[in-house]
Amino acid sequence: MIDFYYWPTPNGWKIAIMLEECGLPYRMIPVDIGKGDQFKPEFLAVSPNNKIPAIVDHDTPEGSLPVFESGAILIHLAARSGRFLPKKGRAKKEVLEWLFWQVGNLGPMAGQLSHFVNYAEGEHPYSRKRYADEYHRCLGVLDRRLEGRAFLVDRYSIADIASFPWVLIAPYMGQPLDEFPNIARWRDAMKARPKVRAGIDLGKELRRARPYTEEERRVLFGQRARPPSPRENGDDGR
Ligand SMILES: N[C@@H](CCC(=O)N[C@@H](CS)C(=O)NCC(=O)O)C(=O)O
Repeated sequence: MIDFYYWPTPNGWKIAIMLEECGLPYRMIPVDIGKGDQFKPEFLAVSPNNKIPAIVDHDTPEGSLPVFESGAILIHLAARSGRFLPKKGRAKKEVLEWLFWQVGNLGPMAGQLSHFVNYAEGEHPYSRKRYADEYHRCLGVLDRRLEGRAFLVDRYSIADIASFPWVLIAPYMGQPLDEFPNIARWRDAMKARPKVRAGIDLGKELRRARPYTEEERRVLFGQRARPPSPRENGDDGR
């Protein structure tokens, strides 16, 4: 059994899709990131960066294994299921290249753009344009890669699963995809996969139906380094 620490956001959807595609048994544990569940000690023990997604895989030869960071989780689940990551050679290298491209480029740029489109109060024209342009640049890279290809690398893989959620929301971030026909085709094909749909729908009843409250905004957008716990600073707490 896999414990899946989740909230319905693009990074959470990557793992929801993968778990559905692999058919591995899992139990979803909601982590309400607006309420601050990500700072609970039991969650931080699994995900020290206080972000979803994370998993604990209870069925490994080493016993129960926590994994955080969506890219690492996708690689772990691919190894566990033997699916969606070629075992060797050029294809494996390319899947990993596009996976790391997603977690280091498309995801962070889209995430920052989403902040300025959806959450920032007041006008921030420089920041908003900076991330809109970077997101647009990433979409251009993805579109060129998908020219003449059904998927990012040969067959459907964790590279497609990682990028899809951050492209799914493009129209809601002021990017309707008319300029990117290869992405539009790929996005439709991904959306048509029943397990992709099941992943996106996981916990949809948890989705927010109203803007964040002041308290939720403080929890999510007012974060700075946490003071070290007594154990981390050498103090045994006595
Ligand atoms: N690099 C991380 C990003 C994860 C991430 O940004 N998660 C967001 C939700 S989409 C989160 O948990 N935010 C809570 C917080 O920042 O406190 C990954 O790919 O797993």
